[in-house]
Amino acid sequence: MTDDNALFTVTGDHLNTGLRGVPVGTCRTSFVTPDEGVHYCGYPIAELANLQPEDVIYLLFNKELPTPEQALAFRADLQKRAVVPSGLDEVFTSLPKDGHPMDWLSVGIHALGMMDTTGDWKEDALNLIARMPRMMGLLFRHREGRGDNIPEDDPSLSMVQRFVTTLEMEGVDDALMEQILSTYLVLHMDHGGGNLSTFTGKAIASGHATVYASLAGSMNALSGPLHGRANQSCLEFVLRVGTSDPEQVEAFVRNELEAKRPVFGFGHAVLRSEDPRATVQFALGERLCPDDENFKIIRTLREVAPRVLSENPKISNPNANVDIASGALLHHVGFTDPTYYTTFFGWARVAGIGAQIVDERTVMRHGKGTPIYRPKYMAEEQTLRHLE
Ligand code: HAX
Repeated sequence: MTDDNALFTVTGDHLNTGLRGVPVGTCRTSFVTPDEGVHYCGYPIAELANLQPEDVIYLLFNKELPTPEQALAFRADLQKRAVVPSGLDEVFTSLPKDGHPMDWLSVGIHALGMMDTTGDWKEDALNLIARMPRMMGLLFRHREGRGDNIPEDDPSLSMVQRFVTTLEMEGVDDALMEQILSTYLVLHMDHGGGNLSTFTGKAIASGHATVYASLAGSMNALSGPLHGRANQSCLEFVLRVGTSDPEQVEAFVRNELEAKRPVFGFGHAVLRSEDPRATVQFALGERLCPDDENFKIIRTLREVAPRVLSENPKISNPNANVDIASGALLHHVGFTDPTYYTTFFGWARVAGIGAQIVDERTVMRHGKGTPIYRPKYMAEEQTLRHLE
């Protein structure tokens, strides 16, 4: 630690850059490397992709994978916490149906907090995680005007099954949806300590606001188009491409670049090769829906776009990122409205950010917790002149 600290010097060039690259703290749940992407508690994400979300949540909170006995006990613990107060239906009934689903998610988390907060960091984080599947299902049902006759929650089911049975979507293959959602959740749970939504949640919690207030804030941060909403934009981009013919796709990509628009689903701030989370989702798509029209488009994009983007030496990583494939898979199992996609991202992140908040509040500094965030801002020269 001491050497790293000594190696990093903050200069004037670091000001007004959004703390980019400035060391702030340590993270016990995950880190990102340029080649292997995100690792949860030391495991490269590709090794965890086929696990159940419950087991990965256990990992993020306990820093080790559960034994079969621990896995069962953890599921039983989540079941006990799963009951969503009925007042949430009333809150959701009153929200504007054309409000963005991410705003609904933030309100939903806040409402759950208003109905039941213990004040214990870990209890509240686990309670919220256990209530997310039902809350997500209710969010879809009420926002889509299907708030009547919602089936009772069955906490003995898996988290993903609880969401799918609350949703009761007609004409879809529930088993396929569960498989795609399970993988999606595992891949999106955590991504280091400094991404905007995680940082925001920890900053809010550092003032000892509740877990619910902190995670509602995280969701607001995640909703921005430069952050979590990129997965919505990515599927919208794929729908605009509209063809899997390689020549036409190449012409489309070049046209986007000429028009100074981003080629969505490619590039990354940290990774320098294809994001393993994209690789996993491509493999899943090849297995589950190789002939899906959107999947065929992203398969062609994956061949064409890196080659075209590589022509620009400024682009540090021309390869596919996590957002390229998730939309096509979600679309395939019946989620045809991309405005909902970031809510799945948020659902997943509640686990990782929740675990990081618990670490910062109860483990860091020998259990004393990280103090309230207070980075330093310098006075602008003009302000100083005004004061003189
Ligand atoms: N399409 C067009 N231009 C791109 C590009 C892409 N896919 N990837 C990079 N560039 C441009 C950057 O905008 C930047 O241009 P300027 O110098 O004019 O600012 C230049 O190439 C160098 O960028 P970089 O250093 O390689 O990458 P950045 O850290 O600046 O940007 C981004 C990383 C992910 C924002 C970028 O690659 C991008 O805009 N990609 C397309 C949008 C996208 O897929 N977003 C989802 C990202 C996944 C994620 O992290 N989700 O949370």
